[in-house]
Amino acid sequence: MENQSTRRDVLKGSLALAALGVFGIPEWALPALALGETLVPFTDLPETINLVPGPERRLLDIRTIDGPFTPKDQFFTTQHYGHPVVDPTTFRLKVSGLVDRPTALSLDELRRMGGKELAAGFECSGNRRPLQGLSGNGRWTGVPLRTVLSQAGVKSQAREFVFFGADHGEEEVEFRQQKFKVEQQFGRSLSREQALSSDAFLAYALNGEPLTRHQGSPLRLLMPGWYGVANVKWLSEIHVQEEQYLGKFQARWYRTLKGEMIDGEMKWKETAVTHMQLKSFIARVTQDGSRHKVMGVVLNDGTPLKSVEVKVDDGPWQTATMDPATSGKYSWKLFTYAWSGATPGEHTLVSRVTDAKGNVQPTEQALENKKTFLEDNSQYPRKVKI
Ligand SMILES: Nc1nc2c(c(=O)[nH]1)N[C@H]1C(S)=C(S)[C@@H](COP(=O)(O)O)O[C@H]1N2
Ligand SMILES: [Mo]
Repeated sequence: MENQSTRRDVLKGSLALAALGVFGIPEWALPALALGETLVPFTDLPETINLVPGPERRLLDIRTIDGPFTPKDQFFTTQHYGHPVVDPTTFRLKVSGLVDRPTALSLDELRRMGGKELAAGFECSGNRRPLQGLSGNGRWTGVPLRTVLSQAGVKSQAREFVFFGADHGEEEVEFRQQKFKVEQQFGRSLSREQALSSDAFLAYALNGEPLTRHQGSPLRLLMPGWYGVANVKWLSEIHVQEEQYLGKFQARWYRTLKGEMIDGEMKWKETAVTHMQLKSFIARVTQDGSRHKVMGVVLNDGTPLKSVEVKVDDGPWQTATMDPATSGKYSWKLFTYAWSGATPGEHTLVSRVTDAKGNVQPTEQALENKKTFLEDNSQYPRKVKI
């Protein structure tokens, strides 16, 4: 009890979160601090931060991360058409199109085929500074997608696997000078190779409990190592076809426009949002007497990491320590850095991750030719005052 009120005071006193009261600080927003530890506030955060920007969205307060997996009631949620209610007892996953045996599978049938576990973290491709709260890590239970597909029998001419959610809405489809208003389901597709890979996963549980409505109950797709948009929630149908799927959220809404200098000439490329770009960010700084600790998060496509480093002001890059509880291939990775000799005053802290293939997390400047805001994996310098 005493410990709790200390934490509450820390939050009240050290963070300019008064405005959060308007939305209510949920109990889970209290940071998990070890005894004697206090939170060092970031001075780069806006005066008012809003972690629940609307009834359909919730962001993770990254300062409160206290374990490898994000609790279900803290897991971020974002989607285009709200949270549909799907009755798990009458639910059927339809598998249709270019398969030998079109099927409609109940949750029990899927459970009997499954029971596999997957640790996977992801962020929304729109996740960015200052909050970085559209990110989370889960322990998912479910069935490898290819188990379901091989039971249905994928025909040889099948090229494109379209995943439809139960959610839908009216969309304006532009065709040259014309505009059409049509009702559409949320849909995303994968190629044959991606859909039949050993990674693609159908999840019915998060952290050992049935999926919440916010996370796509009763069933969702997970493409480990990809941005959140691939992870179709409220999955209702897998349609297998030969032609490319060009739905809004596949072909138009989730794109990146980026310029690259090739042989002295700027080439502009438009690419689809797929696997996550190598990224790290500092989530919290704590103080215990004269000792300081920096804690942060790494997200990437599953490539093993070479190093995570932290730099204080103009000092050298220093190696951070990885949390072994987050070593799974597709788990997010948590790191800590013991910051010794912090002097009173304002300081800038930044992290940088490098993977085993030699990719280095870019600076913001290195991304200046990326025009659209998705896939922002830039190094994020944060300010604290000691
Ligand atoms: N059916 C459906 N699935 C969806 C979406 C959606 O709008 N509808 N949004 C996607 C996007 S953009 C993201 S970032 C993730 C968010 O997953 P979460 O709410 O479980 O964190 O869901 C993805 N799956
Ligand atoms: Mo997203």
